[in-house]
Amino acid sequence: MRIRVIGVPMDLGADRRGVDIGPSAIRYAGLSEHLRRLGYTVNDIGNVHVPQPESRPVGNTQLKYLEPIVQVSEELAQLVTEALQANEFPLILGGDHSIALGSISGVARVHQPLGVIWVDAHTDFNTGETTPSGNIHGMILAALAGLGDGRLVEVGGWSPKLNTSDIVIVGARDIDPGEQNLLRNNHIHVFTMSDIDERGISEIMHQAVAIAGRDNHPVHLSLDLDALDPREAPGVGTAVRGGLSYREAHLVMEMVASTHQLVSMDVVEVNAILDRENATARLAVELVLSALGKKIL
Ligand code: 4U7
Ligand code: MN
Ligand code: MN
Ligand code: MN
Repeated sequence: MRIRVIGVPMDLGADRRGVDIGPSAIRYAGLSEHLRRLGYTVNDIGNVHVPQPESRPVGNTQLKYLEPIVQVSEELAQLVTEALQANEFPLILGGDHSIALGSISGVARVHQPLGVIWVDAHTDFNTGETTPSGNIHGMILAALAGLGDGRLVEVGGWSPKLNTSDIVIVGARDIDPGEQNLLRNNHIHVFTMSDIDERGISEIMHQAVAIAGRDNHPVHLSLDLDALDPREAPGVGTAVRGGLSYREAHLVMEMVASTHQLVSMDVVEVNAILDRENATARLAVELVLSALGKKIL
């Protein structure tokens, strides 16, 4: 199988610089070499152009950098669609989580309906109305479900990209009040860290893959490194205590791999400025390998 690596040095959707060098950090951690060792052919097409925040007006403070984020999303969606049409597995390297708007739009254009497993400390289900920060990386999953500002929702020219019943969030532990209402009203499946503590990650993931992958739907995996406990992943912009352990995170990936329904993946929010000796980027590579079929034995 062939993998097309697409880097997106995006930090317009988040508050802190350092995720823009995430793609470099992940490549430097040996992504391509490790994938080749696993038997894949790797076609790394480099990075999408993302403007520097200093060169653009913030714009609406409830939807910071909306215009350039929409521009990059359109371009990324196109690249992801092309990768799938060329029979290559799109592996998108962030960048902040706003890149999932482009990546998932590009996948959903080809695969419909599409299941999504969103592994994250957050639920990214704010809108321009509910956001406490104005940061678009906290609004992306809602936008993909058709909620929020029209310009985000309409990326790619159609909406919604995802049915609410095809979305599963795993690892959540920091949800804003307005997000809680939106998640409830839209019946989104959220497996929180409390659920994982109570029932164990294996049972949770059995359910998660059954929901996102029901009727053999293709599945996209969106991995926000802040899902992991900050002791494992110190290099993230919005760290929240009490996250997935190293082993739990690997099992999440392995159980997604074992469905054989995974069609695309993004790895986001690696903040190389806040990282320690590239540990978070190296962890990101390990988790990608597990999601793409690497087994201990
Ligand atoms: B990430 C937040 F308020 N919910 O909207 C917000 F806590 O992609 C954080 O998951 C969003 O890292 C985090 O700004 C977005 C905040
Ligand atoms: Mn996220
Ligand atoms: Mn997050
Ligand atoms: Mn973040």
